This record gives sequence, C-alpha cells and structure tokens, in this order.
Amino acid sequence: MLSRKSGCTCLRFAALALVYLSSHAFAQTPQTLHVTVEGQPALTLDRAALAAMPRVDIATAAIHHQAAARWQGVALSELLRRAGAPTGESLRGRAMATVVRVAAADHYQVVFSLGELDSSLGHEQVIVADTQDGHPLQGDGPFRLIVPGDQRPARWVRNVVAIEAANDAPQAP
Ligand SMILES: Nc1nc2c(c(=O)[nH]1)N[C@H]1C(S)=C(S)[C@@H](COP(=O)(O)O)O[C@H]1N2
Ligand SMILES: [Mo]
Repeated sequence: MLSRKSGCTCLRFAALALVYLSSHAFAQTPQTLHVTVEGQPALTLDRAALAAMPRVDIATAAIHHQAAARWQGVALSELLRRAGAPTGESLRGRAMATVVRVAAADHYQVVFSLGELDSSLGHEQVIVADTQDGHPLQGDGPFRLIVPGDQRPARWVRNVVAIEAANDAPQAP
C-alpha cells in the first residue's frame, strides 16, 4: 500500500532531481573564452574571433571510445602569442618558467609549460578546437582543447572557459 509518507518522499526526490538537473545538464557554458598573460590585458574571444584567426585542422583518433575525427581550431600557442606571451627567440630566461593553465566550466584544469607549446622548443601540438568535422562542438564546446599526441584524452579539456599564463619564478638577482 502506498502510504502518504512514501508519496511525500517521492515528491521530495523529484524536486531534488530537478535541482540537480538544472545545475548540471542545463547549466549554460559561457560562450566566450578569456586568455590572460600575466601583466597584459586579457583577451575575450568568442567563436567569431577564433574563426577569423589562422586555422589549424588536425586528424586524430586519440579518444579511445570515438571513431577518428578531424578537429579545427586555433593553436594554443597562437592564442597565447596574441595575448602577449613571448615566443621563439624571446622565450628565454625567466619566461621559461611560465605555466599555462587551461580551465573548464566544471573547474577541471590542466597545465602545460609555455616552452613545451612553442614551435621552437617542445612543439607539443595543442589546439583550441571549435569544430569537429566542420560542425560546431555541442556538449563539449563551444571550445575544447585537443592534444593529438595523448593516448589518453585526459588533457582534452571540454568547455574551456579560461587560459592563463602565469609565472611564479623569482626575478633574476
Ligand atoms: N571539462 C572537463 N574536461 C575533461 C574532463 C573533465 O572532467 N572535465 N575529463 C578529461 C578526461 S580524464 C577524459 S578521459 C576525457 C574524456 O573525453 P570524452 O568526454 O570526449 O569522452 O575528457 C577530459 N576532459
Ligand atoms: Mo580520463
């Protein structure tokens, strides 16, 4: 027999489920991306801004449970350069200790060193993708990090909202 008490529990569960869903599945991922290099003004970029930058197209099947795909976007190093990070010959000295943190809407974060992203040094190929096989990213977008060399896509940050380059190294005496 369904008691009044169990009916009440059921309602309470439904209310809780609704709160959970609205804070997760329906939570809006910001449509802009902030790129900040310590000591420089921040860049705020949307899909149109990325579409107007030099584009990179890469093929990769690193996601173990996904078929091969092509991803299009902008090199992470290009975004950092536009935000004022040193590249090539000017990436030296104290700047070699610069840490690049990529943060997602769900607070997931991944770090790189600026040196490993530079084409003159570690040349790790990393892109901020906005389309997969030419289609805008849906649940994992609008921006997703793609690191083609990774066998395990743990650095493929979904829903990227911020990229920050910071440096804690002491100044040279
Ligand atoms: N924002 C965000 N991105 C993330 C994660 C996460 O928890 N949050 N997990 C990472 C890990 S550990 C893996 S294995 C892949 C999974 O990618 P998929 O969701 O396309 O399967 O996403 C990566 N990107
Ligand atoms: Mo993972």
